[in-house]
Amino acid sequence: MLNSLTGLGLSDLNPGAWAGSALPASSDVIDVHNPASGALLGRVALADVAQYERVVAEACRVQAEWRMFPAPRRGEIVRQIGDALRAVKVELGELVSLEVGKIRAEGQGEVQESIDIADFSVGLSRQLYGLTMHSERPSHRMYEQWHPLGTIGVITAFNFPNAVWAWNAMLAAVCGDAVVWKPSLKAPLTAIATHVVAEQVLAKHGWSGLFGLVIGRDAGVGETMIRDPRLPLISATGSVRMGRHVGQVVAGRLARSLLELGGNNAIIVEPDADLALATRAIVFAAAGTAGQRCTTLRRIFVHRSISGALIPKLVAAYGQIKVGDPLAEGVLMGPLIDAGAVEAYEHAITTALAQGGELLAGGRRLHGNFVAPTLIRAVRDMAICREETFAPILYVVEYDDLADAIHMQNDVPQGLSSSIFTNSFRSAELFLSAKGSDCGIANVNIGTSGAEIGGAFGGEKETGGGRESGSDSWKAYMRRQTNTLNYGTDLPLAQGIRFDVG
Ligand code: UN1
Repeated sequence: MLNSLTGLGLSDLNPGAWAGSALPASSDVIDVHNPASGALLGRVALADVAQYERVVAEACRVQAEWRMFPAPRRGEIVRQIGDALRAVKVELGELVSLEVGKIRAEGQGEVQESIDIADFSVGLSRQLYGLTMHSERPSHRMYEQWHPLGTIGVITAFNFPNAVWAWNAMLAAVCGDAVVWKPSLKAPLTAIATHVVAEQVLAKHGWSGLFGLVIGRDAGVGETMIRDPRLPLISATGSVRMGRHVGQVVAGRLARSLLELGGNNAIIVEPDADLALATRAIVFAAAGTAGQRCTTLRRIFVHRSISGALIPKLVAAYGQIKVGDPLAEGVLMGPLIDAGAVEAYEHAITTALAQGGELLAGGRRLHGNFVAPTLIRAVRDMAICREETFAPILYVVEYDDLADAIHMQNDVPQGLSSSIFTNSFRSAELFLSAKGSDCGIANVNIGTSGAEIGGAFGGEKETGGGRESGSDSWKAYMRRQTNTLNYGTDLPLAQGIRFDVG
């Protein structure tokens, strides 16, 4: 860890509240442990509400200037933040691995995702397009323009401690917004490093404080943040329980929330699927990141005619997943984040077996926070299959009819990601049609996880409905203004109304 931090120029670990430079620490301190080794990585002093206040006030002050700085020039600064992330990709990726247990390739991949969204945002800074409309009135012109929204509150989860901030912050910055970030208390070191990398670029250009970081507890800082009338948008990633609360509080003050919550992602494997392709996709989607992505594959629906061929392939592949030190060569799966996650894993397996499931692979804790990737043959409508357990547990269900498989796939509270494996045009198009997958993401012949940043990312139902990252997600970070201009000498009213005086 120390190597990573030194490489990042961060030898001096710091208090939890940052607005450009460090603020005085409070006495509320948390220990941060490496989930793989249990080693103490660092201690972080948490911010209290008074420190939160200072960070938000500073962000709002800077945003008042930033909103008038031309968008392409905002993009130029985001470009430099992307370059600064490129320069520390290896170190920052290692820090992600050390702090949350991702394997090396996935830690690096996460930072790459941040670099990609920075690049995307640079281009976007010249493309914040509004429409023009033809007015029904003579000598009138109508158009819409997009203005910065203000200062955005961003709440992130432990599992993407760098990239989810970037999805929000890079877009928000080119849109003319400031960002105040409350990261997970399970991944504060990555947040500090990420914040400092961006802040150094901002400071060089006189924009220090545009991005604020507040590492604090939900009960104090979190509650204050979601109730804060200075924050017109709260973008939150995490559990459905958290998102329901955030959504209700933010709606109560008639502000906007952008929620990216749990998934219960599924793959349907049709009889004509390429099984070698499907096997590889299933294993990465289910066991990658130790099952701790919101896009992790949790259920597969396998056509009965091919389950005898596919299941042994999966069991064999599961046997080859090397679990261990996430930074060691050849390891494909690191640890779960903490003991609570291991408990949830064990509880889900016990429940699944009690509900009629049959263990096909894995099924037990190995040591420490390490668990075996687990495959369970489920019976139809098993209650546990409706829940998201943030662990590498995959339920396998057989089906006879594609429409029924789609029905089962959709018949859960969540709606994030989904895929079908087929070589049939008809099956693929049915899956993608209005009576197909009800998820925000629906793929053909690739897995459920590992989405590219260019698409809008998010899902329906209890997943929260928000869209982050690519496509036109930027619109959530701006306010739309419709403008009607009269360049004539009359005052015709719309809808043909006459209202003449005298
Ligand atoms: C998350 O788990 O919260 O599609 C985000 C993926 C990644 C993002 C996951 N690009 O798996």
